[in-house]
Amino acid sequence: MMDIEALRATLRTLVGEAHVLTDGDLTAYEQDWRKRERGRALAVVRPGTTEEVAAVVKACGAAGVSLVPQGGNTGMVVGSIPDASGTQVLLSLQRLNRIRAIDAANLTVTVEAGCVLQTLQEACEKDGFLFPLSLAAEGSCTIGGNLATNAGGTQVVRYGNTRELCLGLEVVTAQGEVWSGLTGLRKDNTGYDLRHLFIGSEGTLGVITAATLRMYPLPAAQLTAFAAVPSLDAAVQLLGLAHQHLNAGLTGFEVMGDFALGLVRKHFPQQNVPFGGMSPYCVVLENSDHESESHAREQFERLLEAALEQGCVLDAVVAENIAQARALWHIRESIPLAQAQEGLNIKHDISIAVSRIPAFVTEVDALLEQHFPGVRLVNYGHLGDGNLHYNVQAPDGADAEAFLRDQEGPINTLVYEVVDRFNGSISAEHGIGSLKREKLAHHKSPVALNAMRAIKGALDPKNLMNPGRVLSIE
Ligand code: FAD
Ligand code: 2HG
Ligand code: ZN
Repeated sequence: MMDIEALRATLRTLVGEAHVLTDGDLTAYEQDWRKRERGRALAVVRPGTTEEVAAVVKACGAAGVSLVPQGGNTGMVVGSIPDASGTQVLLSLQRLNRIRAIDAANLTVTVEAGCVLQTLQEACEKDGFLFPLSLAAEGSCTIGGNLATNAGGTQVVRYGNTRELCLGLEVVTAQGEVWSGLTGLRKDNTGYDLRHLFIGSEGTLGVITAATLRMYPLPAAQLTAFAAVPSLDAAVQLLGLAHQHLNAGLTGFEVMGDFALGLVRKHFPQQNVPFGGMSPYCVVLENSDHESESHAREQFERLLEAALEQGCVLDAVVAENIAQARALWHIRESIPLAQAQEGLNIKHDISIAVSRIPAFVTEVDALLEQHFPGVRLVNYGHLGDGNLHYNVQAPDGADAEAFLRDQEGPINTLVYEVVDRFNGSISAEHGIGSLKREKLAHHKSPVALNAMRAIKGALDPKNLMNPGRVLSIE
């Protein structure tokens, strides 16, 4: 039988009295961002160094107590909070947040896991570099969480997911050992690439404590346009034109359904959302140019002229300055917040080959309208990556909690069945957590699941690292 008080006392000696929280309001650590679940921790432990993380993992291992790593707690799939048992340690990485080094010649930055993404972006920019990962939660999500979920965001079309930005990791293993893989090498074929196992593992294989990440030269100009398009097909056509005209300059291409934009108008009326009700979809796109602003503008003008001529754009505005560009991006980034204000909702973070997205949406829209009349479809996302947030809001005026309780299962089954037929993925960028764990078991091949279980068993044989997330281990 575990002695809870003895473990808490040990943890206090390891990280300091002030950094082991057991009383008071722990909501920020114990409730997920979407307010889907509330857990209870044996203790919230906040180590400040890699060595302290290793000591905490060892102490928990010796006591047979499981750990849930947490960064900014912005995850979407209930993976970063403890379960309700009160027997898990919540390991907050927030104090492990230093930027260790910027290597200008190597174009890399080495940073600790708890560093907030926006802090890292700003530090790189101050030194004249771009750290391109960008998402609406950047003011509170952490690099460790970004790596653990392999986060995507709004610049993937050019720079890739977090995985593509990572050259090396430092990890505390489930045994409490430190693996230091912060080489910053772009080429290293010395056997299995362990870094890729830990990226996207959602805290189930080890604790990421630091990373060496790629930086890029800052572009000379970044221009943003907001365009009304007559259909999703037209948005895909516009994406093709944008690739042709802008090539590597295309750094963002997001689509937003009119209902999603309507939620921004409703909940954030101070924002000036263009083209109200004029078209079923709008697109926000970004051109990053290494020559000059005038060159970027000329390219954008040529692109938009071609698009207007071909009928895939109805109207468009191009931001005149940085403030306007930020305001246009802010509209897109406000959609998840507006949706949260509207109430609990069902999220489908899916990916499908870009070319097949219009057919997918036509089919699922019709099926949902037929079987779940009145549901409100909040459709938006990273079209440039083939990643839609095809979300479902309860019918107007319905009790959202009851709606989710009764309809989430059947709606997920319907949507994911079509995702499978389109050869898509049921989690493009948010991960699996506990919310999608059962679904993963149905949608991933048995061969892949067995390989994943073998890896989990080898690296975490006692199943103490974020158990119950991603995989179920009997
Ligand atoms: P947490 O939520 O704390 O944790 C997420 C998972 O990672 C958990 O399983 C946790 O156990 C594990 N973990 C955290 N830190 C570590 C560590 N150091 N070592 C090992 N495991 C760890 N995601 C996208 O991909 N693209 C988006 O565009 C996007 N937009 C968002 C917008 C909003 C408004 C919000 C609220 C979320 C958004 N997200 C998005 C989801 C979320 O922000 C990202 O998944 C983010 O990467 C999570 O970082 P975090 O620090 O908050 O991690
Ligand atoms: C985004 O792209 C995030 O805004 C959140 O991934 C998506 O809330 C969502 O469904
Ligand atoms: Zn997203």
